[in-house]
Amino acid sequence: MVTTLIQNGTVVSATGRVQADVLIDGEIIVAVLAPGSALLGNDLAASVDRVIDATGKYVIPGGVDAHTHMQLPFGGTAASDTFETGTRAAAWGGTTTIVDFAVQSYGQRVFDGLAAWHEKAAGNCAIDYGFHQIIGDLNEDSLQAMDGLLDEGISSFKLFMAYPGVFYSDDAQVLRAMQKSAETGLMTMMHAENGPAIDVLVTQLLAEGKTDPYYHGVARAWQLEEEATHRAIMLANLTGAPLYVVHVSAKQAVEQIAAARDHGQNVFGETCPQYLYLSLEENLGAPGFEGAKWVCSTPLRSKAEGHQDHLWQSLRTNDIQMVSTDHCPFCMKGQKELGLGDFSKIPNGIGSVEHRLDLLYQGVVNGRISLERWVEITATTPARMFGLYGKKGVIQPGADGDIVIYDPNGHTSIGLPVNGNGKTHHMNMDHSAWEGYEIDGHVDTVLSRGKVIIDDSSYLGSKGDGRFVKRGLSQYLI
Ligand code: DUC
Ligand code: ZN
Ligand code: ZN
Repeated sequence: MVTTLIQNGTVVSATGRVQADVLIDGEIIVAVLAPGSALLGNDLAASVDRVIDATGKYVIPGGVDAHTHMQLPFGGTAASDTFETGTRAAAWGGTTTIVDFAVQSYGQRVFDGLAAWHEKAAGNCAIDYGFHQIIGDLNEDSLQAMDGLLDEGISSFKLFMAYPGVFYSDDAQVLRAMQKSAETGLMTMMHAENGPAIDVLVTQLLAEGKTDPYYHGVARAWQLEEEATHRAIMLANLTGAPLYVVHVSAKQAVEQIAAARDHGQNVFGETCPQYLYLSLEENLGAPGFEGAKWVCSTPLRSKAEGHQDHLWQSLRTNDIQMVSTDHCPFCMKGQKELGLGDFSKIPNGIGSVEHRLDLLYQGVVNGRISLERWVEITATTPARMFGLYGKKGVIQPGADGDIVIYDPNGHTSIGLPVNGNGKTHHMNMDHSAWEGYEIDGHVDTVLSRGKVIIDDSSYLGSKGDGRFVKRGLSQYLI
């Protein structure tokens, strides 16, 4: 077993920062030591297999991205990152655990959907992974199957109030599932948009000849996110289900979540980097078909209406608890292009799994959030929220040796896929939604369960390094 000592760095946690050395024995962190401590011998560095010098750098828990869609069949095509390419890209960006969404499609049994997801991921991942379960056909059989999810290490399920005819659950189905959530402790995750109302607006806009990507944002109006968020909160209130609202983009939806939390309800909100930085006007409204790069749901919101500023603020105040990516990449060629002349046929999704830590670190540099809050919203809270804490999301004895060494004096230029223009990303996409973003920091070294998988801008890991992680119930309930 390889022993590793990370020396001279600043260990940053959700609650503070300290000069400390971190000792990893094999896959597990065994000690966090005051610099110069002689507890484990006068020259610990000489007695370990590998010493990593982190002078001037932050030593942080590996990122936990709790919302990804690797190779998801969607919109007449499939998300372009496989578990192999997507988890490798995640590693490049300092994420060492993902929680992906296993899908039960309409007409399929829950455990058949889950088995298919295990088959896609097993032996292919660069980093550890868990699953949430999408319930795409909520019937008596599915409700019964949900009783067995926790034993499989799956402590959360996602419902959709959007996408009629695909993943949609009506209010009666939502109510039944939430009763099950209250009974079992499984976290209800909700895609909160009023799908039937959106479909009416889509039909009307297309009939008026409004076919550009911009109208995706018009059809998916903030009122329909606020309304669905409110409805989900009230159904959760009635049933006692813990509720986690995914990809919140509208400030009015944030207000609904904040009000429920103020009343003591177990309601949580997630946002994504795209809702913090990108907008309806500048991105979805880009000339021609360019805006298709940024078609995702919920949609990018208007900057003039102040959603982005409100979301940053809500991260400061904990009205929103964490940031995931909703990584769901599609290439322009052959995929996004399916929606030329009809925005409703553009596959929904943006690829960001590689950039979450960097983009949120820029929020630290820009004074939006503190250094500690950065660690909290990208690693510690996701681990607590989804029953991984102790193993993931923290640097402490007994935790997995999932560690990122982040250089605040480094620089990252986000650009086109590898070899494009000298700037790089590693996701399996023919473009970047983040092209041109400059980050005042850099992911230098990434360890996954004690193994160095990224070092000095080289990938040292292998396909299959990542293991399935069974999750427990949420450790974040109030
Ligand atoms: N939203 C997206 O943008 N993509 C995948 C599914 C979803 O809800
Ligand atoms: Zn969703
Ligand atoms: Zn999603």
